[in-house]
This record gives sequence, structure tokens and C-alpha cells, in this order.
Amino acid sequence: MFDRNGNDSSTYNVENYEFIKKFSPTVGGLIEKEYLRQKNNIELIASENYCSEAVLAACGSCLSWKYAEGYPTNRYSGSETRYYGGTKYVDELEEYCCNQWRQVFHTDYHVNVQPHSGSQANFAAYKSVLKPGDTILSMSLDNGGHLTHGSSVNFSGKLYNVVFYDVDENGYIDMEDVRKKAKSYRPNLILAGASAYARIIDFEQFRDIAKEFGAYFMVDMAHIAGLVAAGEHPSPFGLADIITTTTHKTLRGPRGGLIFARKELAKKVDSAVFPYAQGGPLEHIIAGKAVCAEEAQTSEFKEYAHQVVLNCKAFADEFIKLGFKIVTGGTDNHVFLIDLSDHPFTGKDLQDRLDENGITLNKNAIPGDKRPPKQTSGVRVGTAPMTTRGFKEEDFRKVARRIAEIVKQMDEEFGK
Ligand code: DSN
Repeated sequence: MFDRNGNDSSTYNVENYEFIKKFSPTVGGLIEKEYLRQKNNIELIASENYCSEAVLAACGSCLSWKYAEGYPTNRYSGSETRYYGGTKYVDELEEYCCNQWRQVFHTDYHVNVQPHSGSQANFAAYKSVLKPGDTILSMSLDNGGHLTHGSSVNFSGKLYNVVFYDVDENGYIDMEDVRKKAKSYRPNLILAGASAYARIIDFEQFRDIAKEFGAYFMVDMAHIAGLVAAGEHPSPFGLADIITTTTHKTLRGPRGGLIFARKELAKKVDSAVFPYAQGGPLEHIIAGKAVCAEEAQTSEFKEYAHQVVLNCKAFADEFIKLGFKIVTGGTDNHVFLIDLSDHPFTGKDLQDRLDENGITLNKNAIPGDKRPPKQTSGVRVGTAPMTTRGFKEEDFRKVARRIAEIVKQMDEEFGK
């Protein structure tokens, strides 16, 4: 893992790409280039992070060679099984991984650690409680939701009838609108969770509305899961019926997904993952998820998550001081959106210009955006990866000032 100056005290990455280069100069060479890009850049993509060497090593282990379709034998009733021999150790590993995740979130919910990604986790979570054509009430992609929360180009928008709740004029989730739409549309499932929302989500209010109108309550906590684990964001456990997450964002583990559910939904969730949505689980990634869960219980992780939030607030405050508009006027978590609608260039223009200047972030729609998704009027920034690399508040203030300089040049160039 890199430190704040891009130094990598480990040899794991370098040894690996050098090893690959002996067999494939092309593949090894491209990995090396990407390694150097990551090492030399300031990484502000809110959904990315740097996992530990132990996680990387687990993901690159001999478990990659093992097939293990099914679930550890006797998972609940004695009837569960794997469809391959030789699964003694991966059975133990998968159970261990599930137990570790229960400990992370202090819960007795059922856990499925097999989803290959957050999208696969959401696909299976919906399938476990909905039929095609059922209604989901969620936040739209434009307002900060996620592709799998009902976008018309995604399976979620094609298989289900999706109604979106709005954000208010300040960009906050409009809980009155959630209640009003729950009352009018009687959704089968209400979903809370976002990929570009900077404020605390009030899971209790969502639960109350879901209960009032007889809907399942699901939370996609992919972005904030690391903060939930560290007590930096209220937990949805005990409130939601189903919770999905990825493990590679604020949790800084391997790229993958998890589903948690109330025990009575356990079998439905498991059969929605395998055999409905997926075949063989990626046991090497499950090993990485288990290491990540252990790391998430350390005091070092809690300090990191606390610092992510402190850094994000300092970063947003500095942008505000520099005259930028921030959606919702600040942040409570690891992410915020810069509103560029008063500038003569798009989010894509700024993303490209920052790429040229060694700063990586992504263009992002802002609520009510008039520009198309390939351009956008905003950019999204997050503090988790650079916090992992040791950045503190003053480092982020400096980055804000550097971005402001670049924006000033662009204003002149594009004719503000
Ligand atoms: N697309 C991811 C993000 O960047 O937030 C979520 O899956």
C-alpha cells in the first residue's frame, strides 16, 4: 500500500507484476503502468480505496483454483451441500467469513458472502423478496442513487416497476416525499442507500414508513459500510430486512459484495445468489473478504474511518471558502458533490483536466442536472483512499486549493 508520498514499503505489487512480465510483457507492463498511475496520483474517487497486502495476497491465492458451487454443508438445516468434493477448507473459510462479518456489524443477521459485486448482491436481494413487476421505491441515479436502484437502462428498471423519491431543494432526501410516494404507490420494497449522497441517512424513518405501508425495507450501504462498521454512521442492522454492500469502498477490502438479511429470509437470499444469479463462488475473494472483516474490527480501522469523515468535512469546507457550491452545503460522510453549474465547462471537462494534473475523480450528475450523464454539471469527490494513504485535513485543504487553481484557469479558458 502506498503512503502519502506514493512510497510503497511492500514488495507484493512490484514482485507480482515483474513476475507476470516474464510471461506476458503486455499484461505485466499494463499492470505496472496502472500501478505507477495509482502511486503517483491523488485518488479522490469516492468508491475506491487501497486494500492491504494481506487482502491482495488472499485474493491471489490457490483458492482461485477451487470450485465450490453451493453452500457449506449443513449451513442451516442439514440439507445444504456443495456440488464438488474437496471443499472441507473452503467450507470452514466461508463460515468463518460469515461469522466475522456478523461480528463487524454486531448482528445475528444471516450473511451471504458469495455475491461477486454490489450489483449482483442487489440483483439477488431483490429476487429474494420480489416478483418481476413488483414496485420498488428508491432514489434515482440523478439524485445520488445507484444504477441498480431502478435505472431504466439496468435490470432493476426493466424487471421491476420503479418509483423514485426526490431530494429537496437543498439536496437532502425528502422524507415527506418518501412517505407520500409510499402511500400512493404502495411499493413492495423501499430502498435506502446511495452512491453520491453526502448526508446521514435516517434509517429509522425509512423503516417506519416501510412498516406503515407493509413494504420490505432494504438498505444498500455499499458506500458507507466502512463508516457503519466504525460507528461513524448510524447502522441499518435491526431496522432493515435486507442489507447489501460492497467490500471495496470505505471498507477497503477486495472487490466484491455481501448480503445480510433477517434470519427468516436466509434461504430465499441464498437460493437467489446460487443457483439463481451465480454459479461457483470466488473463494479467493471470500478469503479477502474474511481478512477485510478482521481488519474492520481493529482500532486502526476505527481511527481511519473517523479520519475519513474529518477529512471530508475539512475538504468540503475549504471548497466552500474558495467559493464553490457543494450539494447540500457540506458532508457528514466520505463523499460530496461539487456543483459546477455556474461554470462554463462540464463535470467531464474537469475530470479530464484533473486527470492530466494527476488528480483522479469522476464526473457526476447533481440533483436536477440539465446536462446529460456523459457530461454532467458536477464532480464527486471522496476522502477514503487518500485517508488510507495517511492524508489529514491540511492535505485535503491543499488539494482543494490546487483544484480551485485549475478551475480558475478553466473558467478563463472556457470564457466565464
Ligand atoms: N459505481 C460505483 C460508484 O462509483 O459509486 C458504485 O457501484
